[in-house]
Amino acid sequence: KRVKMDIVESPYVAAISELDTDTVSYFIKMKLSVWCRQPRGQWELGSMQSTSGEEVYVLLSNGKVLNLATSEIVPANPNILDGVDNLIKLAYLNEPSVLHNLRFRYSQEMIYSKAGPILIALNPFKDLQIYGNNYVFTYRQQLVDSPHVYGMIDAAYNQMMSDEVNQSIVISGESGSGKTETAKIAIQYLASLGSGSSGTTNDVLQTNCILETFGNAKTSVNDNSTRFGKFMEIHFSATGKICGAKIQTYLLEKSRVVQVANGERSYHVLYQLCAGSSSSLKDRLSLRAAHEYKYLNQSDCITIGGIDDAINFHQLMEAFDAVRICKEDQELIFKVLAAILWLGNISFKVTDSENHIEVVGDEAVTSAALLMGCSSQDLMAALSTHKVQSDKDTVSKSLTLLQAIETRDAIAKFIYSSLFEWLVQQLNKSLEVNEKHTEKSISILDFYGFQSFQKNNFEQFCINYANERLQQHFNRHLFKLEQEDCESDGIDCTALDFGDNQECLDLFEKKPLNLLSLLDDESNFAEASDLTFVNRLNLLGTNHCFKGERGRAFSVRHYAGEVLYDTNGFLVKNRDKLSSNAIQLLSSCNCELLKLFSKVINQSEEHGNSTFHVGALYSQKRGVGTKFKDQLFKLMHQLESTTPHFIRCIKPNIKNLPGIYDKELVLQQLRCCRVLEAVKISKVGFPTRVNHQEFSRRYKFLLSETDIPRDPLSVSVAVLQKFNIPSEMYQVGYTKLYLRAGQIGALEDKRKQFLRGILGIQKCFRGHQA
Ligand code: AOV
Repeated sequence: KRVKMDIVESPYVAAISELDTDTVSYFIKMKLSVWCRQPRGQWELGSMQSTSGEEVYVLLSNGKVLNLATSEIVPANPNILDGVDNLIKLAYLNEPSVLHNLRFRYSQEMIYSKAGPILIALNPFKDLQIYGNNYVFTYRQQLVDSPHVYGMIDAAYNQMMSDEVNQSIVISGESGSGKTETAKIAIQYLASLGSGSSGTTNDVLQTNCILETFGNAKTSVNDNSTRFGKFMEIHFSATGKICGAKIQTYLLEKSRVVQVANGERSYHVLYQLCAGSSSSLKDRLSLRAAHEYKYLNQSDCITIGGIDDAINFHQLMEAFDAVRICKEDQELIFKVLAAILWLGNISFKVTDSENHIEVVGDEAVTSAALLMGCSSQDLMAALSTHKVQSDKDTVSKSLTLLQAIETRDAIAKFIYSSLFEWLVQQLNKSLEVNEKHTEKSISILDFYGFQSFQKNNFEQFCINYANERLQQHFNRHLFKLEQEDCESDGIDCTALDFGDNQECLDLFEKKPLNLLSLLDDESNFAEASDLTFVNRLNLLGTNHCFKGERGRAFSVRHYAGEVLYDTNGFLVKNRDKLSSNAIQLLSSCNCELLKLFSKVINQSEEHGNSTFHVGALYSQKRGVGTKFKDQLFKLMHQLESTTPHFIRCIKPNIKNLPGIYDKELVLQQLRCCRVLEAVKISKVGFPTRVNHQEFSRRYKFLLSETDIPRDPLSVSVAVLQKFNIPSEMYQVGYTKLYLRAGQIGALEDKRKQFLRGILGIQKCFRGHQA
């Protein structure tokens, strides 16, 4: 469920009361438009009639007159600015104006806009016919400059080629906003540049298809939701052709393998396998239809409208062939998948009043054991007992029903996530740079956006931490960019200052005590619980971003709003432990892949003894959270060595339908990814920036013929002087004119008046002729 973001202040609503009195009276005199805040946060267009003190009378477009406080009124932009392609061009930067502008563009199917250097992409939820070879060509030739993913990628590509600096495209947005599609559009553009050696480009596209099949699933908000973070580095040869790629993945949602909510599905590949495998493959895997497997039929959703799982299975096999995953390996992969499905069907029988169980020895056990390459007895033992180390020796104890189910599910999750990692390794081998290595690359990051639900768990904790890091990267980059822009144009911008989220990051990672280290500490104690973890959080001291809550909860003040975390399950998920019995079982299996997976886990647990010590310390181990932190640091390091480009995807409605623009929803997302602050940073002080050519082209005619200087910069200055724009209202840069809020609107009005005058004369003249 969506929760309203709790953002107290909204720095970009500059009310009319903040404008100087001259400007306000000018607004009244000229009947210029303003936005009036309505009950429930809606904004309505009107014009001010008069002011008295803190109050204003406003005439709305429907004829109603309202009496409002000046703080409820913000200036609207002149019509001439309707639908500008970069929000920076708005004379008045406030929420209603930005929302209006994006809506104006969306209604004309212009889904892309710029917000300073950021590309905003509104999901159209329909095929707009703005992609493909013709479009690639126009952007490649730079025949158009309207905002588009192609334009951004083209700029990144050109920069990479000319400056020899690696580039990155950071795509963010909430689920269903279009990140994955955007990443595909970007890759498609790069692919169209051709590959250095035949095959590589196609390999990159096929790899994407495989990853989607194993890492995407239907959720309640998106039929093809990516359930992992993806960082794809695309390498280029000296001549600028794709010559290889490398993929890194993060935080695959493992729980989906064993737990699927109604209306959602598990990973696509499991359904495709059931629907699309040949009858002989079905025989070899003892495979049934999807609805016969508990892991799949626990949800009421087995198929997706408009999607044919069988056809997609054939595409998957083709993709496997294309990236040279051999038939034997394909068979192994399918075997492991079938084993997971059968594992889910294994059931237990309670044998005593303490809920101890034994495994029901049915077809599920025999099929799973057969596919895994172990004996049914060994499998049953691993699922029903655990070893407890007493003083002298190890004794086997029977598991309770809950423990048995957890063990079974833990094995299934472990196998699936190991398979996914192994597959990524294979894909990387196949994509390895196979030409003379050049250092050039463009990376694309498609990561889960900031999440805030009614209930937030360990997964949200990790995802939001990552977003906090990405946000800092974004802030720092933008700040630097802005400073460079101003400085290179000779403008003083020392007053630039914007929110820093270091304090929140400190909460997660500052030594010696932070959320992640405390979580690991607790995870290393067998007797610790989520409650003891929460109790230890008071050691964090005074960090303003942290707040203890009742029960097992705590909240964190993130850059995008406060999030309440329920620590239920934090320790188990952070430990992510497989019982020693299970590890032993997997290492004894005949199946090569399972053996390999168990080897990997044994290596990572090299500190040895992983039996369940009652009352003792777990072997000192880094938990999932800390490991993710390390991955994240590596990622940030990689990103920092590139020139970043940011794409913010926005979902205009939750129905996933074209043509619907839900202002509230869009606003929430704009706030969440801080788009408006970003524009504001780019506009501090002098919001309107026009280059001299453009400015002089538009306003030159206002000067009398004899006054027109030759160079555009001087024309700019002459126009400003002619209309007595006070010198503190603008700065003249070498290339651009920097104007304070409201000035361009005033000039536009002058221009309109002037044109009206000319039109009047013309009419009059024509009247004479007739
Ligand atoms: P996501 O990546 O942001 O969600 P997707 O890229 O999967 O979102 O987009 C969701 C759906 O929106 C797609 O399946 C398309 O139907 C549609 N869509 C997105 N972008 C476009 C576009 N440019 N043109 C046409 N349709 C589009 V998630 O993966 O859930 O975070 O984990």
